[in-house]
Amino acid sequence: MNASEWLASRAVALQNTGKARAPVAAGLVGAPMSRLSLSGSAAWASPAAVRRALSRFHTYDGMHSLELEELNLLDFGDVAGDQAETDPATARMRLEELVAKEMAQCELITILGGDNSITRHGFSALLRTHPDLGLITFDAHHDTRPLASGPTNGTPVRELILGGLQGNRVAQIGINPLGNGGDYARWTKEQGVHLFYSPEIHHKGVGATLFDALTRLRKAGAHTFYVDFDMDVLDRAFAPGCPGSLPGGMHPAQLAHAAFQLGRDPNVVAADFTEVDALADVNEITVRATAYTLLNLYFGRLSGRKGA
Ligand SMILES: [Mn+2]
Repeated sequence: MNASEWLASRAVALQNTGKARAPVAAGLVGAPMSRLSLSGSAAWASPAAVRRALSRFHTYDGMHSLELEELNLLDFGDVAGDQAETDPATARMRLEELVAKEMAQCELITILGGDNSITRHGFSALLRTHPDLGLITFDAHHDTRPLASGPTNGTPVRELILGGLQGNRVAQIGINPLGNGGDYARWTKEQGVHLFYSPEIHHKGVGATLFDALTRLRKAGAHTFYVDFDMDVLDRAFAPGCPGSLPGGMHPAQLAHAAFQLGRDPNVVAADFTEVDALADVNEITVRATAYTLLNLYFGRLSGRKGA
């Protein structure tokens, strides 16, 4: 069985009954939304493309001797997207409600985007039940642009901080030193956000960087974590399908290592995968990297649950 077939075998219909389901280890939902992308993106096409790309991977992790079929996961399919909505906010609130209610019994919630604007809604949904929630972004960008023209894929972190999230409960890993305007970068630093630039990761290693980030977040009172994998954190050579990817970025092996380690941590309660424009991809490079990162998160969770 390949990983795409495995996911298909875990498909579950939305209930909308308000009745609680039995707890499960993990849940997946697709968010085909990209109308709030500054650069014009077909990220709405990516949930389906990543599900297809999963067929390239097996459900067995040879290095850790883990069989993914042992992970109790439900695939909730895709929430209705924003392509046919007059107001893009409607689709995003639909996602937020679904994550908060229908997926509440999933110990690890995973959201396949979609542009990065969905991060605010995924995070807000989890914050309802996890007041100590911290945010870890893997992203070349701060996503703290001003909100003068409303929410976009460049504003979710500013939206969350303005909404009350303490800046020192945010860690941004993989920031490209030349990828952000000075005004946004200075504002972000002033909020106390913990910043880890991509050259430092290549120098220090991703494991040490992640340990440092988690230590600082815990010191700030964050004890559960939402992880945003904006795939443009990858070097442009590995993410040609991301409108914002740049040279000097992370490598897929580093991101996969981070995903596995975060998966092992039971305090990681949710993750999203964003900014992949599947229609701009080259030879499936970006969608396969996304599928690989997602699977490493799942294998990490399985590893943690088995105490392996
Ligand atoms: Mn981003």
